Amino acid sequence: AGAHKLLTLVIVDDGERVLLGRKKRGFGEGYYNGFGGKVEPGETVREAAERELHEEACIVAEDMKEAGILVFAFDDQPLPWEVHVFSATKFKGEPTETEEMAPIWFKHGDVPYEKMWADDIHWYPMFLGRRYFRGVFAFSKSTLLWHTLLEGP
Ligand code: 6U4
Ligand code: NA
Ligand code: NA
Repeated sequence: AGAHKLLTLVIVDDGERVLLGRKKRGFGEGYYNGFGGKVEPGETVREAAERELHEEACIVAEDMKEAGILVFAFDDQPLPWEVHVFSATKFKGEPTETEEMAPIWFKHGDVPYEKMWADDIHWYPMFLGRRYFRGVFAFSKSTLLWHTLLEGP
């Protein structure tokens, strides 16, 4: 633990398309997003990422690896969020709609940034290019006020 909230985000990328979910409830409702959520006590970040991917998309990643780290500061929340982003190219199971998410494939050129969080357009190119990234983003509500983005470990 630390003075931040730990979350995960898994994006399946088969090389031509990414699997995103339209969030049906909770934080970011109506927006497209990877799959993920809060790390629970007693689990590792990777375990949390695997669990959330299974809970939200009904699939099991076979080659999940660390893709980057995002830190978000929100004006209306006491703690910043540290989001560990993972990529996977292979998985078991069939992506299935759940109570939380409706999964859809998007070609790399058709990622719906206008219906995604404002930070995504900045770091997806690095993600899609398989380049490790570290970003810091300051939000007021859903408006991105400021950011910095570094490439490389
Ligand atoms: P519960 O309360 O269990 O339903 P949980 O699933 O743990 O919630 P949730 O869904 O609120 O957490 O997690 C938020 C998800 O949104 C995480 O996968 C991280 C991701 N996320 C948060 N801010 C993001 C942003 N600005 N851009 C982005 N993903 C973001 O692409
Ligand atoms: Na979630
Ligand atoms: Na959760």
